[in-house]
Parts: sequence; C-alpha cells; structure tokens
Amino acid sequence: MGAQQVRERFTELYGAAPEGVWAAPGRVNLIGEHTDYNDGFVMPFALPHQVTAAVSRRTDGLLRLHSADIGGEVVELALDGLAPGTDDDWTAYPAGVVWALREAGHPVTGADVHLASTVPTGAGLSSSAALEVVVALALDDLFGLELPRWKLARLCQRAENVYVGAPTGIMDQTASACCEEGHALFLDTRDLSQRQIPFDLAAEDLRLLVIDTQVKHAHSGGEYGKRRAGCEKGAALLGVDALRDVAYDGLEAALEQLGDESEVRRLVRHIVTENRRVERVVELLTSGDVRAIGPVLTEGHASLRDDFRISCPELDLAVDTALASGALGARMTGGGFGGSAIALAEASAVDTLTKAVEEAFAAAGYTAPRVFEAVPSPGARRLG
Ligand code: GAF
Repeated sequence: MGAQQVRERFTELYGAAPEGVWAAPGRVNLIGEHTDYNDGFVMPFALPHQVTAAVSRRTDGLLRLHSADIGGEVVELALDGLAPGTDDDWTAYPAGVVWALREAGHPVTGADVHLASTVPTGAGLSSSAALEVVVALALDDLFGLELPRWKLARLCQRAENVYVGAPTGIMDQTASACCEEGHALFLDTRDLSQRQIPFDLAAEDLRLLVIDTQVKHAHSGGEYGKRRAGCEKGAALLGVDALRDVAYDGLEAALEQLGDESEVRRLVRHIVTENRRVERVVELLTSGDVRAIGPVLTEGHASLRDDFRISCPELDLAVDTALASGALGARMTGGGFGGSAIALAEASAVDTLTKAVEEAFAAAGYTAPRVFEAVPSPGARRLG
C-alpha cells in the first residue's frame, strides 16, 4: 500500500495528518538458516514487500494502534500497563517495541499508529520483524532517539523474545533495519558486524523466485524452541559458548565427542556446515560466480530437511520440482515447518518452473502456492 493511502487513512482515523510515514521490508534469507541463535552467519536480503506506518507522537501515555489488514476499531493501550504476555494478537508486536524502548530508558510518551502491510504473514518472510522495525524506526525519528540501526534491531528482537514470547534470533530484525537495495546482507550474528554483498540478479539474467507454500507457521510454537534448546545442549556438551565456535575442520571430532547423542549430532552438523555454506556463498558472490551458489543452496535444503528436520512435504515438493525444471539451486527459507522456498533460475526458465510447481502442487492436492520474484530491495526508511 502506498504512503499516500496510509497517510490519508491515518487522518481519517485520528482526525489529523500524521507527523510522518515510514516503511520496513520483509526478507528472504539466501543462506544461513537457524545459525543466528548460534552466533553464526546469515545472508538475508530485503523484499519489496513492506509494512508502511503513519505515526504521530502523543504525550499522554497512550498508544493507539490500527491496522488496515486487520480492520476493526482503533486499539487503545496505556503505556504504563504494557507487560509481556498481556496482548495475544497482532498488537503485541508494536506494543512490544514501545515496551522495549521504554524499558531501555527511552522517553517514548505515546503514539498514534496506522499500519498497512504487503508482507505475506506466516510465510517465513518476516512479516513480524517488518512490523516491529517500522514502529521502532518511526519512534526513533519522532522522539529523536538517534539509535543505530543494529540497536533498533536488538530492541525489536527483545520485543519478540520477551513481550511476544517467540525465542527467535537477530536475523530478521537486522535484515529489515539494515538491508540495502541490490545487496544481500552478510551478517555475523556474534558481533553484528555487516557487509553488504552486491547481489544484482537481473545483470546476470537470473531470477530468484519465492514459492510461498501457503502452509502457515509460527515461531512461538514448540518446534523452533526445541531446535534452539538442542543447539544449546550441543554447545554445552562440546564445551563452547555457541556452535559457531565449532570449526568446520573440527566437525568430525565434535560429532565423535557427542557419542550417541544422535539428535544433537544432527543439529550440530547442520549448524557447522551451514555456517560454511554462508562463507562459500559470500566467496562465490564476491568473485562474481553467481550461478555457482545454486548447488550450495540445494545442499542447505538437504541439511535442513535431513539433519535439522524442519522441512515439510510442501517445501520438499517445491524444491524438488524447481530443481527438476531447471532451477540452479533451491531451498526452504526462514524458520521452516511451512512458509516459503526459494529457487535460483535463469530468467528464461521462470515460466516453465512456475508452471511446473503449480502443477505439482495441484497434482498432490495441496493449496495452490504463490510464486513471485524477489528483488533485493531497500531496508527500513522514512517515506515522508
Ligand atoms: C526465524 C527466526 F525469526 C530467525 O531468527 C531465524 O532463526 C530463522 O527463523 C531461521 O534461520 O525467521
């Protein structure tokens, strides 16, 4: 939805024009899955799909929220009453951000907010991070907080972990806050150091397709937390701070050390090889060998399916069909258990590939997938 529409609707709802309009995107993760809560490497890029927010300050301790996507009345919350676990719907994300900012000592005295999103929800494309980041950026601007982007991302992650109660890592919020157009973001989640890696697919006559399986997922459900706990157990058994500290060359020795802890062994193997795959993709993209990342992406899918065990039949069908119809590489992306897959393909193969995936889903009796092209887009910003 355009900035003008969001601005107009805000004016209708709240009786005065907003002080500003901001946007924050969803993301696709190219490679580096479930590595972010292991202090590892990730490589997301921003989607053109975004959450747009029209916002004005208030000084009376009230937060008023409205979403064009949910509809209904304006929701009014008292800032003093904000507490983790009290909101169980979409308002927990913006309310959690306000709570996290205030808890960190930032003088946020209230706001009127109207939001509209084009990021598909439950599709593994970070609709919640986009919602958090757009609110954080607007409040940062309006209250003159001047927080660096990485810090805004940290506060949003805190909102999600503590206020909403989903034990996620730092990738999605950092992607929404820090990505740049035409680039993928190589992020070291240990110290949050970043490198923007040029990722211009069109110049190579390549396309990256997102296949949204329409199987909805949520991170507050138990499986994400179980994987995280399993990784932490692995680190403890190996005597390291985080699985990031297990070197690729030391993987065999580490697996041996884990003895008959077969589940932990699988999780460790995924994290260690996945960190290596991120480094490999960075090397290939930096040397201009974009097509060569395809097999690395496909290897990542096998690792998520067989070792981390977070794929599902719809994601596997999307990946297998894409590969069978000419994709250079394909993998599930995001948290897993549903959501989306990505496929890297020659521009000339896009129509055939899309049709093949749609037909395979229909033949399997699955809900029709949504296939669209992902172009590396700008991160969060003020629109007006
Ligand atoms: C979700 C989480 F929010 C991220 O922090 C990350 O762990 C991802 O799943 C898996 O890579 O998107």
